[in-house]
Amino acid sequence: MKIADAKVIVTCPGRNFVTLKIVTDEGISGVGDATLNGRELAVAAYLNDHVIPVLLGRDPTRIEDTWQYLYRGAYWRRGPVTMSAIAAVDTALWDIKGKLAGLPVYQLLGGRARDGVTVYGHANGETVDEAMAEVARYVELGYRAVRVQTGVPGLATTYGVTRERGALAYEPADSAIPSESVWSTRRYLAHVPTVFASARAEFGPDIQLLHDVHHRLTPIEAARLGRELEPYGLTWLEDPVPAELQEGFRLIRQHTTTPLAVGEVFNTIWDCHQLITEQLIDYIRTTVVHAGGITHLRRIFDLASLYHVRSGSHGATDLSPVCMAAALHVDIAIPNFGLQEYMRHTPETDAVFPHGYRFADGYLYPSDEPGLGVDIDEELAALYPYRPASLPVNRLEDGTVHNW
Ligand code: EZ4
Ligand code: CO
Repeated sequence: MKIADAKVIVTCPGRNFVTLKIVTDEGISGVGDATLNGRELAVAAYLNDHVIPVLLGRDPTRIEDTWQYLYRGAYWRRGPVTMSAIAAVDTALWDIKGKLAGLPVYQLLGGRARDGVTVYGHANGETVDEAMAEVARYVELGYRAVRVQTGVPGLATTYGVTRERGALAYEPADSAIPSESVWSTRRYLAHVPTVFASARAEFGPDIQLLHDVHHRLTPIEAARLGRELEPYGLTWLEDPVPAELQEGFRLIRQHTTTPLAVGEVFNTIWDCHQLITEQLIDYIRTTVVHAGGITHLRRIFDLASLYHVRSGSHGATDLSPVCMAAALHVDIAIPNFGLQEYMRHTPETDAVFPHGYRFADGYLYPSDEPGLGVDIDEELAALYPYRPASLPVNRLEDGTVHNW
C-alpha cells in the first residue's frame, strides 16, 4: 500500500484551521490537525514544501518509521512549526490504520482504560459575578470541572475573558497585526483569591475548579498565588510561569501544595522531561497537534505515568475537532489520564469537521467508528478563506514587553 495523495486544507469557519488529508492508493483517507494559532501558513508551507513530497509513495502503515523519518530526517529537530507538521502526518496515519483495521484508534492503543473522558470548561467574565454565572451555566450543562477566569480591576483587557458574551468559544487571536494589552501582576495577585473564594462559597466542594495564569508570573509570585489558593482546593494552577527554565518550578513546588499544570506550548518530550522526572508538576498539558501527534504524545504520557504526572491536554478552540477527536482516543486509553480541556467549537466549525465524539454528563466519548471518527467537508471548507489573525502582545504598565 502506498500514499497516493496528500493535501493541506486551510479554512476559516470563524477562525483558521490547517488540516492535512492523506489518501492511499486503495482510496482510504486520513486527516490530521496542523493548526498553530497565528502561525498557520508557516505549518502549511512546511507541509507543502518539505513533507508532502517525501510522503508520496511511502507505506502509510509505517507510522513510527515515518515519524522518525520526519523528525530525525529533517536534521533541524523540534520547534512548534516542525512538530505540528509531523503531528498532522502522524494523526492522519493513525486514522488510516484504524480504518484499515476496522477499529476505532483507541482500540489500537490498548482499548478503553475508563468509561469516559472527564472534561473541563472555560468559564469567564469581566466581573466575578459574570464569571460565577458562567460557572453556573457549565454546571447546568453537566460539567464536573470548570476553569475560572475574570477581568482584573484596573486592567482594560485580560487573557481568557471573551469580549463576545454568551459564546462558549473564547478566541484570543483577534487581529491581523497583534493587538496589545496591559498587565499588572500586583493588581492580578490581589484579585484572583477573591474569585475562588466566591466560587467555592457559591458552588461548594464537589465541583473541580481550575485557573490559568497564562505565563504571567515569576516562580516566587506563583508560589505566593498557589499558597493563597490552597484553601479553595484547585484541581490545578495552569502555566504559572513560562517554562523554558524547567528548574524554575522547583521554587514554586517548595512553597505550595496547589497542583501545577503546564505544557500547552510544549512540542516535544524534551520540553518537560525535567518537570516530569523531578515531579515538579502534576499535569502535563501537551497535545496531539502541537507535540508530534499520537505517537509522540503517548511517549510523553508514558514517561509521565512513571512519575505520578497525569495528562491534562489543552483543548482550546484553536485546536480543531480533528485534534479533539484524536485526543479523546489517547485520553480514554492511557493509564494516567487526568483531565481534558473542552472548549466548544462554533456550529460553523463543527459543520466543516463532522465528528462522532459526543458529550454527556461532563464526559466526552470518542467515536466508535473505524479510525478517528472525524472528517473534513472540503466543499464547505472552501467557502471560508483564510483570514490573518494573531494572538495579542502584552506589556507591563511602564511599556515593557511581558508574556502574553
Ligand atoms: O491562549 O489556545 O488554556 N488555554 C489557553 C488558550 C491559549 C490559546 C492560544 O492559541 O491558554 O486559550
Ligand atoms: Co492555558
